[in-house]
Amino acid sequence: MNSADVCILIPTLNEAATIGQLIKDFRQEGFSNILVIDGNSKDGTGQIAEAEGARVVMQTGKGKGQAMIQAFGLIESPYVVMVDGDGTYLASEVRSLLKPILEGRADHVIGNRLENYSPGAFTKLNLVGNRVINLFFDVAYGTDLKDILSGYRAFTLESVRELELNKTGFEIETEISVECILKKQRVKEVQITYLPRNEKGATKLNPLKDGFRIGSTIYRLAKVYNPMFYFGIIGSIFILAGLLTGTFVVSEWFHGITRIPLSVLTALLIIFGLQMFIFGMLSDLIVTLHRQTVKLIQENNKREK
Ligand SMILES: Nc1nc2c(ncn2[C@@H]2O[C@H](COP(=O)(O)OP(=O)(O)O)[C@@H](O)[C@H]2O)c(=O)[nH]1
Ligand SMILES: [Mg+2]
Repeated sequence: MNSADVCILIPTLNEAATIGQLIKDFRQEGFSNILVIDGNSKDGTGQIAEAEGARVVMQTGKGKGQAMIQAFGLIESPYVVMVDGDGTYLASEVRSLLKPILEGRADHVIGNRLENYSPGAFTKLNLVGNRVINLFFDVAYGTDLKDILSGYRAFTLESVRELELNKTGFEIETEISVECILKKQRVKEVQITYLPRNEKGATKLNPLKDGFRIGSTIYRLAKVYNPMFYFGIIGSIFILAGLLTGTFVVSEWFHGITRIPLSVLTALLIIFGLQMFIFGMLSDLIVTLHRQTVKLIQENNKREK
């Protein structure tokens, strides 16, 4: 591999404390094709990056997601590495991130932070949140990924081009992960180091607000991939509620009290819940048939070529 074939893509918003060193580190590793997509930082991040020899582009909209989508459209290099500009990732690990791609074993590689992180890199809330989100993702998409929210990733250009991305904020990593699964890309994880943020720069991520957005993105995008999961969750909630009111109705009945309105409610809750499961099964059928059709069309197209 020629290291000029790898575009190092760094989204930044007020990262003046760390961006200079990060670019130096990548250059030292031999990677000088560096693109910084900057969210109109007010602290001189863009100027520092330019002085260090990176190409700097100002993002036209708002949010990390919008910045990534815009930058993906600008890249022509056959390999892309995205890395946060906050100095929490090591440039020296870029080769191990690229390895599975260069060996032809993967289209997309995620740097897994959750095995080897420095003390203080994650807050308790962040760590628990990450584990819960990954578990939720794995159940929804039938994967075994450990760190879908990682900010250090490598792609082939084809992999990037194939992704249909719309999320403008911190849901972008989730959407990238989902799209890779939907497009049947080969996704691999490699262990990386995760360092604490520099004291001078604060995170832009709000753990509760963004955590909730990420969770609901995983859930909503699962509708077309795993409808049984999507409808099953709604169904389970209603059936559970029905079982609760039902238990109360039955125990009251044993005491000689008949609760008519609550009995009706119980029946409605359970019927609605079961119906959700039937919706899930039907949608599952539609999705499966659709997949088979798409596969046939693709095979036909290939044969014609
Ligand atoms: N261009 C751009 N970059 C952003 C924006 N928000 C965050 N970033 C960058 O995205 C990376 C990850 O953000 P960060 O706040 O570190 O999130 P965390 O790593 O999840 O805590 C950092 O390099 C930020 O500077 C934005 O709105 N626009
Ligand atoms: Mg960060």
